[in-house]
Amino acid sequence: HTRATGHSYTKYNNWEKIEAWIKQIASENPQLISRSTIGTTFEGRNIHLLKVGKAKSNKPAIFIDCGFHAREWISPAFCQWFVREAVRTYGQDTQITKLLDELDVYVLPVVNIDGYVYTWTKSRMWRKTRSTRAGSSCVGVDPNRNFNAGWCEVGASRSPCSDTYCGPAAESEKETKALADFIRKNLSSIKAYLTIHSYSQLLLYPYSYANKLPANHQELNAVVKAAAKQLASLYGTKYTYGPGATTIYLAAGGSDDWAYDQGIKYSFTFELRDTGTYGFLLPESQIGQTCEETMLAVKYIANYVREH
Ligand code: ING
Ligand code: ZN
Repeated sequence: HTRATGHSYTKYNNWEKIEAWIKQIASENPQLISRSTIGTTFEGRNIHLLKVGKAKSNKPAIFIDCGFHAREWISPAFCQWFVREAVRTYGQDTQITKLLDELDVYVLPVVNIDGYVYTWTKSRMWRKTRSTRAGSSCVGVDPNRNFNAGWCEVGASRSPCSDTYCGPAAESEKETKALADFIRKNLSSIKAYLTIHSYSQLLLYPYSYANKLPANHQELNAVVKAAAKQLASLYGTKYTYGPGATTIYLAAGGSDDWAYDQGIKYSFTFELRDTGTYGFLLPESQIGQTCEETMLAVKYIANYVREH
């Protein structure tokens, strides 16, 4: 439902509404949510992070981020849905209760905030950050080509005007640097990394930067297969799954590959609905169903990680 703030879980919310929601849901659920800021964006906005879970020391954690790419509006919508479902069903749903009792879930609601704002105010199909640099009039870096994982070797561009510009260096963007710094600092607790994109209905695991497979690829394949089965059980939505390079395309500098190579053995990229009918312009009428089915896959993975 729509709150006094105008925020709604079944509508796309602008950054102003999302930021107000972040502050409100954290202050309304002090026993389950703590809020922090991990850095600021190029344009100076605060990059907020929510830690969801029952307070307890030395807990393992899962990290979920949304809104890498500005135009993929269903992604931030999912992060908001996830946090709401967590606090709404804690103490009722046995799976969620056990998850939050034993694990912390870090939720980064929007990574590329400047880009997201730009899609609301200027250009709906913007993908990159909004950073500028000397020597080019083109704006932005692809945050999912900006990580130090085969950085700019394949499936990325060195041209600042390209939509897949890898940036002048790995972690050149304040947003990717803030995320990477947070993960490095919390590596001992973070057991799984999930990054939410759209569209194509895919569940990907490393690697995307090369045609090679991670050591535990058989296990990862079994996990995404079961997660996709869970997802489909609700509305029959079919997901394809596999290593990034062969399931979507070769692309270096992605956050999932980087997180895996940092030692996070459960690292996944979700590409949510749809398969191209609406693409990035997924109608608001599909937000609820998309988030509900995605919850099943995320809960499956979280529960698997909790048990392993
Ligand atoms: N797709 C991802 C992209 O950044 C991807 C696919 C995943 C690439 C993991 C590299 C690593 O291109 C979308 N839709 O953004
Ligand atoms: Zn994306």
